[in-house]
Amino acid sequence: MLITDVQKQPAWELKMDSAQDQPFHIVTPLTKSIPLSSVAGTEVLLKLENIQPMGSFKIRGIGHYCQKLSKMGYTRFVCSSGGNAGLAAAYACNKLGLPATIVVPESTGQDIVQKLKNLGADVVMKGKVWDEADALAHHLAEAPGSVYVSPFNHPVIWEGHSTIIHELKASMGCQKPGALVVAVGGGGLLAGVAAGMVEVGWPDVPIIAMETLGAHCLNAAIQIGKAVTLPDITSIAKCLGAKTVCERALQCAKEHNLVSITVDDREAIQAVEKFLDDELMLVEPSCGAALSAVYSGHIQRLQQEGNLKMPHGPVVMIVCGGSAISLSQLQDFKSLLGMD
Ligand code: PLV
Repeated sequence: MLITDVQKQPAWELKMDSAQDQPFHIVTPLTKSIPLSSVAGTEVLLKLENIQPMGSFKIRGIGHYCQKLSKMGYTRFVCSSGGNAGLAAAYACNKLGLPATIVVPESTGQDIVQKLKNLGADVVMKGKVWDEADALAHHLAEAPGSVYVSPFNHPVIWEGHSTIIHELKASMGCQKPGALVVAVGGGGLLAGVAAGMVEVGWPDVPIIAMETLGAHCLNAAIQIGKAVTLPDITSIAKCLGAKTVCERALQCAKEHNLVSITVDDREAIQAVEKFLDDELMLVEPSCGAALSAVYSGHIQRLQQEGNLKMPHGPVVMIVCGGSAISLSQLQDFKSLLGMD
């Protein structure tokens, strides 16, 4: 290809020769947040996954998985998604030069659908919640050459997500986090970070697992000690909206020092708004759920109750990001929740 041809092509269409081998994710910054540290009364570090390609941590695991599947010879990828995993899969397939079908629930915003199409993906909308879209994705993936890509439930995806912790270890040197805060949907991020923490020698670092009520499949499962399927997803945090948490995430909750916390949608939205004011970054309600660990006072409460050692290392928040948000959507969520 001539240099001039390359220049004419949109950046997202550039296929690297090494697309099979180079990771699709970037190494993200770890920054100290002065405003969140001041709210928490302890040092808070932000792992900025919101600046990943397509706006969330998902590219780590999904990108890695798509690369492996393409090496195995699959020629079409079918991914079900609440939005962000689909964007990551579409981005990865675009880089690999392979077709992707992304199945999303009917509640998915037009802006996400358009972003998926811009990446060259076929988009199918099915069902009220992700679980229904997922059932169709399994069916579509039965076609010859096709393969199903879960948004969260595969060891290769967890391996990709575990790179977050390896980067953290490299950034923090001999310092150890006092706690790690993650949002939980289907549990892939949790499974990945938990694996990473064992690998870097931090198996004892508490994990604070945040969910919104109405998408609290991990919390519900922990309460009864086994996987449970929620009757419906009633939270606005649709990207946390898997009715059943993956088995591995539930196992992690048993093996690790894990605290499961639920917040309501209003707290998640308040956190999104405060984070925008404090850090000038706009994230999804799913990520707002994680940020509520600080903004709703849970870190402080856990410390006061003696459930989080004091003094301890910095609290590391995985800023998982998410693309299903805009200023007008934030306003819509506020109106819906009576927060105007
Ligand atoms: N979202 C998945 C699952 O949706 C998806 O298809 O995009 N934060 C953000 C911004 C997310 O998009 C997700 C997952 C999570 C957190 C939770 O990650 P998980 O599913 O690995 O626990 C139904």
